[in-house]
Amino acid sequence: MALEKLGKALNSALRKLARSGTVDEALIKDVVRDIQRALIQSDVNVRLVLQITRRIQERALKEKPPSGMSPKEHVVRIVYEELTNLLGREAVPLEIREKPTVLLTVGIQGSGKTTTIAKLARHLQKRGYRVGIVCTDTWRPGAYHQLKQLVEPIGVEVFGDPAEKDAIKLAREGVEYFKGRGVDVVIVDTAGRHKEERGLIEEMRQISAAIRPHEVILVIDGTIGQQAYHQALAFKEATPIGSIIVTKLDGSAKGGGALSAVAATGAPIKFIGVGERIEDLEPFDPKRFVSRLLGLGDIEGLLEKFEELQKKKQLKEEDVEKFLRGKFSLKDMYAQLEAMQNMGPLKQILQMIPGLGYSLPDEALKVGEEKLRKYRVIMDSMTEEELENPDIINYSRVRRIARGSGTSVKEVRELLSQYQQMRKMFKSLDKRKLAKMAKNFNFGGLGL
Ligand SMILES: Nc1nc2c(ncn2[C@@H]2O[C@H](COP(=O)(O)OP(=O)(O)OP(=O)(O)O)[C@@H](O)[C@H]2O)c(=O)[nH]1
Ligand SMILES: [Mg+2]
Repeated sequence: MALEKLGKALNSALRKLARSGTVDEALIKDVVRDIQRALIQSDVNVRLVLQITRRIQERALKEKPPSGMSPKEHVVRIVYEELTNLLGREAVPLEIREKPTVLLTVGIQGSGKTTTIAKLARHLQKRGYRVGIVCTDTWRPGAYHQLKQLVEPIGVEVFGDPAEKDAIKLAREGVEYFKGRGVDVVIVDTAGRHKEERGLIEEMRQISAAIRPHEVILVIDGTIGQQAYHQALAFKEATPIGSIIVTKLDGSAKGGGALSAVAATGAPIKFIGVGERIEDLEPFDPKRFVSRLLGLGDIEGLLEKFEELQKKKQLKEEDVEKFLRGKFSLKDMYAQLEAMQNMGPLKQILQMIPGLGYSLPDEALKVGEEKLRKYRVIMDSMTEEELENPDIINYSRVRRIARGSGTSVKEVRELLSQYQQMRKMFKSLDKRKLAKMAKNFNFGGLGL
């Protein structure tokens, strides 16, 4: 989850609102102060923080809730809207129009360009595009091999030549090469040896002149916080065809600062990086991002993930139904957990479910690969009947299963309790209700 700490703090501010009896000036001021503190801790520029919290306070005190909306819901909505504005308001998707569309990626050393390119290639590939990557990093030894290693498992070709020292020549040849191969998108990786904006922009100009990219993507390291402002601004002024990807938003305390700073320059943030794996890239949509951040759930995102899974045929439609209705056996649970494992941490998925957000105990979600393997072993010692209907597993069965699988009673019980927790959790969800909530933007998750 990106900006987990900020999300937790904002969520707890809103919960304060949910818990209280009436909405009055003192409460609003209190909630606004909490939001202020949360944003400042996430390194959002103080001036921006004051601006936005002043607006929240003013609107919450002055505006009347529209009919059908409670005063509490109204305040949540104002917070949601103002935070969305802070992060750029509308999503600006990456468009692939011409064939091939050439994307040039630039960024300061270590910002995450190469990793991000692999993720972007994966993202585009999943959408049906054929992608080729050009490595023009003649600076860092092993750059070409790093790229190859990253995208070999997904079958994307990399053009490069570790012996060549001329980056511009490589860029030109690489683009030509892929043009001849009929790919849809060519992504060009560059060396990131600059520590400051000026050198970066100069190099971008030179390579741009040689290959005339459709879009230049600046990759910014999210851990630099609001310092990202200067980089983004210099970049935006230098190219009208620029967009930005902010990386390392997983676990970064300063991510809120980076995102808001970039948004303040008006340059579009198209993706965010939320981890080191090839799947850890998300299209950036301020509205969705904020609703998830606040713990209001991101139902569209959730359904999209399920769709993706279905496409991969890891889950059949009836499985998804089962999953959402909570009517699943131990066997189903195993299949679901395994499928989830392939999509990323379970937590990431569950965070998208409204109302579950931050209230889930971590233990319910920590199902590492190690544990999955153990579950498999334990389940191998269960009878068909027990797998289909785990409720019949009494203590003597638990003992038998533990003995048979070479595990302990404690471990078998742990598996069963994980199952019970998941069943309970998903029982409370219902697909139709989720879809309706998505439409109405209901704040049920906060108990308002
Ligand atoms: N946690 C986390 N790590 C990331 C993310 N993106 C990149 N990294 C890590 O950041 C480090 C640098 O990434 P690279 O992709 O090599 O960065 P680069 O900009 O290509 O670096 P140079 O080519 O040397 O300029 C690697 O260890 C990546 O795994 C992200 O979204 N989250
Ligand atoms: Mg690199």
